[in-house]
Amino acid sequence: MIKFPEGFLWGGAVAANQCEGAWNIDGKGMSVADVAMYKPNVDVKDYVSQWHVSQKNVDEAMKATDDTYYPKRRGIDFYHRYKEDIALFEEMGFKTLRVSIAWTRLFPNGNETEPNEKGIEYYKDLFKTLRKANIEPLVTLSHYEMPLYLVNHYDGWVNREVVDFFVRYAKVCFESFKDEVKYWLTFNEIDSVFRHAFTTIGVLEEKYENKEKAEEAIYQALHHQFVASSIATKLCHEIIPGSQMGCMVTKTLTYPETCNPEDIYLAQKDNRVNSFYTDVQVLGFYPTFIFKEWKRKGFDIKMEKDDLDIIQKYTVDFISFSYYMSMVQSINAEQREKVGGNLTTGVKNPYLHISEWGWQVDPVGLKISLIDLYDRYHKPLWIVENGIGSKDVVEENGTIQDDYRIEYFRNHFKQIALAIDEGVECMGYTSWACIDLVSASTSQMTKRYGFIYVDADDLGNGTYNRFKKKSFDWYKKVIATNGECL
Ligand code: BGP
Repeated sequence: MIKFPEGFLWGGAVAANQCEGAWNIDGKGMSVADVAMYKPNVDVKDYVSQWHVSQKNVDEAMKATDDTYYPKRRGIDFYHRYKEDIALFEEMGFKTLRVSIAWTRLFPNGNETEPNEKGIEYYKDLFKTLRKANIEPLVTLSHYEMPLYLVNHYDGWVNREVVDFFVRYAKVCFESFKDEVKYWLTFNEIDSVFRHAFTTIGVLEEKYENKEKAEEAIYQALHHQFVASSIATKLCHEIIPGSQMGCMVTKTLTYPETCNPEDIYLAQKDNRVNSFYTDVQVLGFYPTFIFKEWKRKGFDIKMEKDDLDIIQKYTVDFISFSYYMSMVQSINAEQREKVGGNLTTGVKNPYLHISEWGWQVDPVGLKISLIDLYDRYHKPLWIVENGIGSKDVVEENGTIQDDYRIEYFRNHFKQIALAIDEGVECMGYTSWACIDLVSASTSQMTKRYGFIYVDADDLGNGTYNRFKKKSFDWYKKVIATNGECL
């Protein structure tokens, strides 16, 4: 029989920039998400390019008052409908909900000294509503967003001053929400700085004279995020006794294509890079290979005297991660069929099914990832994103028969249970996303993840009304039986 530990935190996840909408309401400033443009009719293989934003895109977006082509400005109007949505999550029996705070609701430009009270009021009520519904909030301080002002006037996280701005913002969050929020995360998928530098660290790569200079700037920005994350962890513990801070990474498990040692080495290299981000935040130090790489490339990453001490002293309490797919490395990659869609690309794995967006679905890989992470760090784990994006169809009778989603979750849940059975300490699971919202990488509505359907299309047409999909009742039963019905 499938067994999950008592008190296992079942729930779902969303992010402010993809669900709230209300981008210019109640004093909110513009964020990097508000300039992410939806491009109609883009082929799957080109989605990756939608992550890239140029200064021209930014300038145009700042002038645009119409939100038709900027879906993250609309989200799913969670800003106004959160009570209705939380009631649905409560009905499903959620024990936890992962949300993020939009930095720009509290500090519209990022560099103000005093926060916008309206922003604080909004989140205070959101967290109180969750508490009333017996749902434990898990809050990300920065989920793919930062004030656009800091990009335009400070070059984003490359600038050291941004560390202070973020720390001020984090402190206000801890002080304001200390009675409601115990579990926190600093940066969503901190490893994605190299996949989409604009969204995560506000770096416009075109500003740098060549690829190497851009890479150096990204490492500099990343270092600043590591320091900011450690200072935030320290403050969180000081301000909220009993609180827990987690790091958040994309778990990108890579397999070798064959037992050829060269394939194995290539896969090891990828996995090692993936571990770098957790090593810094969990173990508290930079792995030697990163310093070697900086030296080899002639990078001069500026650090202040206490930076490495701070990183070493204030490490996280738990490790959270997103898990969507696994990858394959091969020395013969050139001759192999590629997959990967909009997240990352690699060699096709003939043993796995591929989602509509080209992601290789691998439930066993989740078990392997849990075991890997637990054996390496011996810290509690929390799966904070996992799910399948698909073009759900509303039947004539109004139902949404998303059996493929049920299948996807069932297979993944069984693997989590197996990992737990092998001794892995797993605190909880929040599916991505528990309600349809705007896709991060494609800025589409049609890439749907939720147990709840939202009636809105890519260009914002629709009633925005919510409908339960077939998976809604299924997940409700999984939670009610703590996984035993699987
Ligand atoms: C993760 C992000 C989420 C989310 C998810 C699915 O990388 O943390 O914000 O959106 O991926 O990706 P997408 O929306 O591009 O399908």
